[in-house]
Amino acid sequence: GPDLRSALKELIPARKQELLEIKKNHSDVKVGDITVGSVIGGMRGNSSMFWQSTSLDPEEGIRFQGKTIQECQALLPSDPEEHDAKKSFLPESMLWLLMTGDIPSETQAANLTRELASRGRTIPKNTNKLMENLPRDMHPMTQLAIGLASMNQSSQFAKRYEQGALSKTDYWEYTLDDALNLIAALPALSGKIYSNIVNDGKPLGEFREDRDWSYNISSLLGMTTKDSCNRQNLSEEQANDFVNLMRLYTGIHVDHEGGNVSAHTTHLVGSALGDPFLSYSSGIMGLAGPLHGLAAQEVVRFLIEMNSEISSETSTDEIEKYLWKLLDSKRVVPGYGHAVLRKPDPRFTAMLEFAEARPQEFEKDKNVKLMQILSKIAPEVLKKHGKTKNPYPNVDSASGILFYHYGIQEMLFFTVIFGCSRSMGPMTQLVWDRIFGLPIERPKSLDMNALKSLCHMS
Ligand code: NMX
Ligand code: MLT
Repeated sequence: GPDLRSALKELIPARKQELLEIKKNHSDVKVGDITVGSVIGGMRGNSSMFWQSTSLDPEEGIRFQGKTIQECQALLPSDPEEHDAKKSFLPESMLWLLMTGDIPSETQAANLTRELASRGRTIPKNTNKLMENLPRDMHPMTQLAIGLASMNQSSQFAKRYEQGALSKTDYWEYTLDDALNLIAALPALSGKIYSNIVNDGKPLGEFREDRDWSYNISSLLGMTTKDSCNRQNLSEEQANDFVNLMRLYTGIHVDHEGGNVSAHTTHLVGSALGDPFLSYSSGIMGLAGPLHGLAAQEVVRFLIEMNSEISSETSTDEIEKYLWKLLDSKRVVPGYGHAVLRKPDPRFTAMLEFAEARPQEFEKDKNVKLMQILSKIAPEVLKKHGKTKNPYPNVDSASGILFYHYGIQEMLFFTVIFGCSRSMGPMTQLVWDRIFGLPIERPKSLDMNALKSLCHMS
């Protein structure tokens, strides 16, 4: 079959025609009514973005090109070298699905895996130098945003645009190049950041061009057995499980339709024809907020603190009391609630299943146990509290504590792994934004006088 670029070339004419037809003949079709409540309420419920690859149903959760997580688990190719029955699919396969809408063949997935490994072998010299010199105690998400923004120096799109040498129909090809280089650089960038915070910048593992993206993320965190610096002394089986955890995590955090802060920010910044590096660096800064991706770090802190204050992780009464104390002090329960979802997040369930499939590994981990018990107790407490529209666990509830189990215990780092995965959805959208030639995003805002007048207030 064709490679990714050729596959896109085949798809483009029909897809463009489809959108053109909608624009030409149906632009007046109403999508919904915008209320004053949504204008002052974070645009909640306001369907006003076009997003290609994923959509979120409040009840059943995310679908990737129409496919549920289970369907993706059944259909997407995994690493051909992986023989473990509990293996996860490759995020590279997911990237192909997001970009094209099709399930890749084993060969297409393997070729894309090789292409990313080859593009990600090295990161630009200036970015490397910059990363070496960052303060070791700078937040890892700030380091990631800086590293990505600095790569704009190597942007093919920005360079050609600046030279005035680019016609609008060619934008997408250079955007695709940049997008693939950006995704490919993330194992090395995140590894550099982790080594900055735990090993004074000295490498913790090696990049292997013959292995997949998630293997390389794991390897550069020092988490694979073949490396001399397997800091955690993991057994062969544990190290293998860790790589599969990384594949699972990075395979399902890729995208969550367009309105979430990281995806929306990337799209917004990109709509001003910012290159992929600047656009996604901005998305990463959005992901770094505690109500969004930073919840991954907050959940782990929360579970560990709770465990140190209660007599046992199975003490329902004490857990309930702890939750009420938190709510009474007007803080949020991290890892619970969602702006769109109204049921437990199926991504949370997938992470939980990873632990449940390995009972011997996790049965003695009291933090993982608390996470599981909490997912039964917290929804009941939040329902009684009565404010939260969705009292169920979201994506961040389970993930960090599983990484913590294997030895990645620097809490501030968890959201960087989220940021590696999230690149894939927004970068896919940016390529399609350029294919479709979508315009600059610029909604109209209303001032207080306009609001008062709409509400017939004097
Ligand atoms: N704990 C306590 N109160 C909550 C929670 C929670 N987990 N979730 C929502 N509320 C409150 C919310 O603060 C608001 O209170 P107020 O009226 O005083 O401002 C009220 O419930 C109504 O909020 P919702 O409409 O249910 O939630 P909204 O759509 O505004 O926000 C979140 C969604 C995800 C920001 C919110 O549920 C939250 O803050 N959760 C905790 C942080 C978290 O886990 N974020 C991660 C989300 C996933 N991700 O990775 O991005
Ligand atoms: C996400 O994955 O982006 C989060 O669940 C937040 C969201 O969808 O709003």
